[in-house]
Amino acid sequence: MTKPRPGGVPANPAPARERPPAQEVEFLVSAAAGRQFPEPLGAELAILGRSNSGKSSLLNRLLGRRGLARTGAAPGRTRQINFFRVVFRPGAAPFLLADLPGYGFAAGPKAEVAGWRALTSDYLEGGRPLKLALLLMDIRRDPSPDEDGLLDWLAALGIPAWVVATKADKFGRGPAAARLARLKGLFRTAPVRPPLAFSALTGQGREELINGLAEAGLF
Ligand SMILES: Nc1nc2c(ncn2[C@@H]2O[C@H](COP(=O)(O)OP(=O)(O)OP(=O)(O)O)[C@@H](O)[C@H]2O)c(=O)[nH]1
Ligand SMILES: [Mg+2]
Repeated sequence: MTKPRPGGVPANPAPARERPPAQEVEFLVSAAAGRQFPEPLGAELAILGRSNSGKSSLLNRLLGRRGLARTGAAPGRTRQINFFRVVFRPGAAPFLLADLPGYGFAAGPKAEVAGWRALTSDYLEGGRPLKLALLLMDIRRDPSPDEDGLLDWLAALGIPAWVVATKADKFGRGPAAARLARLKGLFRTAPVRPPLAFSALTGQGREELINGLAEAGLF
């Protein structure tokens, strides 16, 4: 029994404004090659973005599982696609979530760029039931040819893309909104959906993100 607060309002154990964590999350596999990819389910979500853009942090915050995906350590070291099976809401159909390796090795060894490309193309061009690809970028950065190239690639494949501007807590909410408005106009091809400001630290943008995933048909 929840103890009523003085005044008769029952205590609510969940944070008032944040939706609960995903119902079920299961790590499936770290795949270094296409033959290790898991069998597709009905729907799939990809998370893309350069190294250090906040992919793992977003995943942990979105799913409400601290420490599910490793964050921060040795940026750029992840060379595999990490697959998770997710049931977001009780009773919803499961979907697959793919955390892709970071890119942005323009100054790095050619073999690494080639490795990233090969694995990413096996994945994106493998006919998987991708409902949405989230393209993460630090809200403080302007889009680079990496982001523009990836958006073009996704568009050519008919995969809906959504830019998520991460680390929004680095600005106040007002300046973050202004930054977002500016960002919108900086892509070579304007994305259909306006970019979303997100913070893994404060949870800003999590509700909109969840709404967007539901609209895209993930659950
Ligand atoms: N302030 C702040 N820091 C963040 C946020 N999201 C991520 N970071 C930090 O940014 C760094 C990189 O975050 P990760 O989530 O590991 O980034 P990633 O894209 O998974 O990096 P790779 O796996 O190396 O490609 C870490 O030090 C995080 O703590 C955020 O919303 N706010
Ligand atoms: Mg990561």
